[in-house]
Amino acid sequence: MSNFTENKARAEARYEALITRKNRVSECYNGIYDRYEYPVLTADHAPIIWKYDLNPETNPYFMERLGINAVLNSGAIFLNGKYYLVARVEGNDRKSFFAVAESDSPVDGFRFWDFPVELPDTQPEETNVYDMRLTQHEDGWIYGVFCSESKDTSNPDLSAATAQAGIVRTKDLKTWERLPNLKSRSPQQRNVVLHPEFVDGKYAFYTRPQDDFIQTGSGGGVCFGLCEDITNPVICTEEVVVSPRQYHTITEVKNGAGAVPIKTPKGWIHIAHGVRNTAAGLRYVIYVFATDLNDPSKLIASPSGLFIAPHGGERVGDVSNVCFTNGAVVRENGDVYIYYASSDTRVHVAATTLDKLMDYTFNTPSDPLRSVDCVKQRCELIRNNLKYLGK
Ligand code: M1P
Repeated sequence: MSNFTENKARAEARYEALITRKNRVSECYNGIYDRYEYPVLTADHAPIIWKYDLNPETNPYFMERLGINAVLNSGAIFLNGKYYLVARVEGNDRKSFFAVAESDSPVDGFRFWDFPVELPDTQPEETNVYDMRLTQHEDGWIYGVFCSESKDTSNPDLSAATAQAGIVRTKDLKTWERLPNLKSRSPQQRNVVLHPEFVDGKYAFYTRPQDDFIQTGSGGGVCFGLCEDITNPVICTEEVVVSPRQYHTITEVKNGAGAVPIKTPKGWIHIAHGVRNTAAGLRYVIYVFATDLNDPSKLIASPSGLFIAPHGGERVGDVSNVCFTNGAVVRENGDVYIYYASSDTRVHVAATTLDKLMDYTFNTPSDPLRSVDCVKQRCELIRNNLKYLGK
């Protein structure tokens, strides 16, 4: 016998309990930021109307018809008094799309709008879209820059794909205008971020040139390039490396820009991701660097090592051992909320302040690159501490 009504009521109650659950600061401590105990978005945050057919005649068992597999890498923006996450939602069919989740609070209560974003279909070859960075640009538009993925038809390998930077713009997160994909000298691009201000009167992009869909190959790291006209987006300057990949660091295999750079009195703070290889596969962590206020292509600070790594249960998911960010919100009072996804499965928040972020960025020593020098660096800290403690 069908138990449509009971199952529906149970699913609705579970959904409401999840959305209204209050978040709390977790016990992890490092003095740099507070992690929160519960993810702010998960696959279970997907509304019931996205998944089930609510008509008992056509769905007597109250079955999911179009399941959601994961909710991950999310752009973030604070607009008209609310927090918005433009998340990457991945259906059970592996295709990703964007959806807006809204809350009055930065740390809980995120509820998706009824409909996901319907991007203008201007790229017939595009198969998949993901990882939107939201830039509130000084030209008055909110830009969304994301990965636009297509089959590489020149390669007979069924899995061969190409990644390009797709660009949309909006004023209200509801109506989206699609612009052409970004053109650069690199055959592929992913993790592209639009700088929020004009540089030399031009649009400025952080790029990540890559020879291949997965491998960056000759791509040296996070780069910077300028573009004259955002409606015909072409990188017209050389893409100069800003944050390089480096041997035996957290960026050895690849790295990529993450949240839109945060303007501070001391420089632009970037919250990016770095990737290294391990016997268990790639490990993605979040790291920080800073660029010059007047020349955002110039690296001015590079605190050593990782900033956020997957912790506890965050380590496990569809792509385990991944910590990835593409969105942060900075409030006028200096509060900063960093939205990061764990293991390509769910979205979390870490809260800090501009003061703490600046202290971390500009006062954390950089990576000396060799064990022997890392020991010297640590011994100096210990010696100073012992002196301070009068020992
Ligand atoms: O699976 C981990 C991440 O892999 C990609 O990042 P990158 O281009 O640096 O390898 C992205 O596809 C990202 O979505 C994903 O989280």
